[in-house]
Amino acid sequence: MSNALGNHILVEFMGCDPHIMNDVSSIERDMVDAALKAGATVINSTFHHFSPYGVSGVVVIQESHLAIHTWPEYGYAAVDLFTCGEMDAWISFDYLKEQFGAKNYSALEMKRGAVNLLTRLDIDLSSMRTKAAEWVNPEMYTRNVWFTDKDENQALSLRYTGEVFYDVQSPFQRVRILESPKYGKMLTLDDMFMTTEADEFHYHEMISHPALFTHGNAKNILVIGGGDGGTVREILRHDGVEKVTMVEIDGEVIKACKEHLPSIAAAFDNPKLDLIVGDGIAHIKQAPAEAYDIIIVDGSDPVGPAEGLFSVEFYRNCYNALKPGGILVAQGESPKFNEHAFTELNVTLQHIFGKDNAPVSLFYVPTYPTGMWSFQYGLKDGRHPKSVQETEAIDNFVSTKGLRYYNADIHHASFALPNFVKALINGK
Ligand code: SPD
Repeated sequence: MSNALGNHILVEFMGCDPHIMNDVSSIERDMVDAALKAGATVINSTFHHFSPYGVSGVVVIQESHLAIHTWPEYGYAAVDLFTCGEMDAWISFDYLKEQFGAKNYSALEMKRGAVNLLTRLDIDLSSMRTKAAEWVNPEMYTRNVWFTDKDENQALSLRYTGEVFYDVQSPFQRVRILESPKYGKMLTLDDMFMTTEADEFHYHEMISHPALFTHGNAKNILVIGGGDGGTVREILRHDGVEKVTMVEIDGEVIKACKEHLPSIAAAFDNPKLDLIVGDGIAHIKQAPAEAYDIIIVDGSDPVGPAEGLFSVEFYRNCYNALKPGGILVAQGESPKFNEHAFTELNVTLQHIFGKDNAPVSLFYVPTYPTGMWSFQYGLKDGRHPKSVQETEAIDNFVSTKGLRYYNADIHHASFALPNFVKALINGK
């Protein structure tokens, strides 16, 4: 590479799986992984699905870029692997060949920017560097890059500035902190929104305070998941809580949020918190019977590491680990987005806790697809959240702690369900 500025491999992949060639999410993941496997530093990626079929996209890397255009109807992908420095782009080539299931391929390697044909300009590079440092991405608020959380038919997109504060492929998922002009910094896992600075309080206040006020005397609480720290921050606002154990499987989520979302990850140093990086499913399996007053399952959607958080066995173990009068709260998905997961979870909770002991609360999150989201409860012979009467205590707490979503009215209102949601959970 000594006599050229860059190395360009122009690749033809033929006989590829047409479904993969039309799947924008999996192509983006493969292209990003191809860069990472070759040791590249990924700056950003943008991918687009064309109607009715075809995908184009580019992964910008510190070492240049990887780009792709696909024609699913021909099982064909045209790929450019452009690199500078020591990176071995053939590693990316081998990886993509496997991922796309290419039956045939050809590759043409070219040196780009032959140094003996170029004349180095006599300009002051150091002043250019100073200028660049002053600019700090002047286009930040005009760039048109979008993050999309979607299923096959429905999506929610937020424009982000292009700033990527954190991007690590952990053993479990891709952990990113991006910045959106509308919602501030946000945590994404794989292709899903988890939380944003501007609307996290909707979720974190509603996953914790209704359960704590319903219980009335919770001292020992277990949180499974919740790696951003927002849930434990809210729980620890209650002075009567003596201990919170939090078990998060992915240490990268905690690290990313401590570094970049400190207002959410605000309670990790609280002495009442026992923070365990480990498997919450295994933890609850081994937990002593009747150990906890409240168990909160602050997991992500039922794909990847969170899949086991939706199983019957997991919730049976939670039931056993709750004290009599204990309360389980689980991230319950959306009756408008993940209707199946929403309904199945309630079937599971009714089965384990009893038909009348599996209430659902609905709340509004602008940054989750459809905006309508739920927490689902399992009551181990305790009182029903709807019977809570301590309006004054709640309102005092709300004003002392400066809460922005939860209040006594919302406590009751969130358990009032539209007819279509009642039909979903009573229909089975
Ligand atoms: N689709 C998002 C499901 C909610 C995931 N949990 C968010 C973590 C916030 N602490």
